[in-house]
Amino acid sequence: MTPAALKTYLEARKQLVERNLDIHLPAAHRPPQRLNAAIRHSLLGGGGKRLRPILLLAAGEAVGGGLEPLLPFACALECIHTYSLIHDDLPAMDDDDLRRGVPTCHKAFDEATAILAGDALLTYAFELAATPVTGQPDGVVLAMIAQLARDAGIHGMVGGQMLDMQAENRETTLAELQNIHVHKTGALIRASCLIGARLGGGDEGQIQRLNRFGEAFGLAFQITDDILDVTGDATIMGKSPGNDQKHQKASYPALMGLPQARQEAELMVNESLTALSSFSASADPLRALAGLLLDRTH
Ligand code: GRG
Repeated sequence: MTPAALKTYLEARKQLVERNLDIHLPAAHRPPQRLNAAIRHSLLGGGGKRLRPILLLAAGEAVGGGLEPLLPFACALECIHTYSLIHDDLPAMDDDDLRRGVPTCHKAFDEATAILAGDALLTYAFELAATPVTGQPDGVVLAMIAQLARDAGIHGMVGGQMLDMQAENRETTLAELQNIHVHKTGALIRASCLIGARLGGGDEGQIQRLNRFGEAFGLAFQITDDILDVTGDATIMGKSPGNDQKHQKASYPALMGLPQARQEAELMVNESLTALSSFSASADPLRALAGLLLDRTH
């Protein structure tokens, strides 16, 4: 896939996801207006790469599935991701003022509203995920809802966030840091690929390989996120870099230096590509996305 083709692809997928989020979420003028306005502010007000829904759709495409039936589940992933950002930005956690280039939810509204907007997005995600998927038995959709709950919850993202908080202001080993990354960021990214593969109709081998792709991609994504936190530009990123240092958090660059962290990211990108080796050109968007990680600016 050429860089121009990838740019067109990503723009089209982003628009598709945003159109569907707009359709599925209650309008800002609907009661309770303040809650709906806060949700829309964080979900649609500042953009975002829409990486998780795009991965889900691309994994579905890789196994020959259609886009339309996967859209509600793809939107569910973006709702969960956005809730995690809203809560992560709260004063009790990272205490950030800027997210996706706009004021964080608690700054634009207030803390209590931001907590509720996050809660509402988390629960709404499961309502969306429970939409029947054409061509798939309800049992398969049910299994994917359980998968999402696991990867977003105690044994996934939320558990990873807890480990991350407990690792602040103290020495952390590389194994510990990797475990935090695998759970905090990796689990939802891996789940996006696995769920797309399953709901897209992939066979067991394909599902396993796309799960492996998601695992390596998720780790590479978090390592490049750590790198951007040191080298990134606030205007391009739409949030303030330097967070890891501010909270004395362990990160790949802090533990091994920037050059080695870059090498580690490259290694993970290569692993993700290896997992795709038996796929046809239908996995080209996933391949191109993995390649893009090493040039991330936001
Ligand atoms: C508060 C329950 C709870 C969980 C928070 C994922 C997470 C756990 C917090 C986000 C904090 C953070 C900056 C993590 C680093 C990696 C990451 C998830 C970055 C943001 O995701 P992107 O780059 O954001 O996909 P956009 O805005 O493009 O959607």
